Amino acid sequence: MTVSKAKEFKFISLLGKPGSGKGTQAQMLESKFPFEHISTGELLRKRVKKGDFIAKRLHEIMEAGGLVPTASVFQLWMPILEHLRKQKKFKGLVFDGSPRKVYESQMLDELLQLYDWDKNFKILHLVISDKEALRRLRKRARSDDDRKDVLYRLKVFKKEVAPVISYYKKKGEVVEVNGEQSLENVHKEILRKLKTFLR
Ligand code: B4P
Repeated sequence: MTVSKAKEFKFISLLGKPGSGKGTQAQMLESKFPFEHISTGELLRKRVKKGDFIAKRLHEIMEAGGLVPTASVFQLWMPILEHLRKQKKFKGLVFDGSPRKVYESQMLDELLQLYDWDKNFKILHLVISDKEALRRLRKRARSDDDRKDVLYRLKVFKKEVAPVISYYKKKGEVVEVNGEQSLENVHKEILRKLKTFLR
């Protein structure tokens, strides 16, 4: 059910360690607001199914817990953004798990400026401990959820994604949320902290 008319275009990006609940919370936001949801992880997993040369290379990187080249994620995003631009109804975009590198952030900033979607921008940082990430993903058991892969993804988070969060913090665009609560309570904290933004 849509609870907000969200008058001006909003862009929300959910960042956090693997298993912090980015996908889950993005879906909860999408179900309540007139927003579209772009999950880069999902797009990549779909791309991998094509089975061509690029698909195989992307698959190897993802299975090892690494980050695919930024060019590959932009190639996936661009047609979707162009398609969405032509839709009149949606009032915002929820990105789940991107951008993952500082230069990816700078490129995304430029792209959003091009679409004039950069005015209301927030990064939601879902904060969880490494221990909780490992516990949740052990239960989920996706093909990149092996303990060794998750430990590597946590390392990549610290090296690549933490600087992205710092980059947006300097611009005053980060909202931190405690990701170690029930799904509903994380969602409630997001709604409370974004109350003015979501109007
Ligand atoms: P990630 O972005 O790491 O996301 P994820 O592991 O799927 O975790 P997420 O935070 O979304 O947690 P979820 O809601 O599913 O994965 C993306 C994939 O793409 C990775 O393989 C990554 O390496 C790859 N990739 C490579 N290059 C990339 C690039 N350039 N950009 C983007 N991606 C790239 O929740 C996890 C589990 O916890 C679920 O079972 C859920 O039910 C549970 N859970 C969620 N919230 C909970 C809560 N509050 N309490 C208890 N359990 C909870």
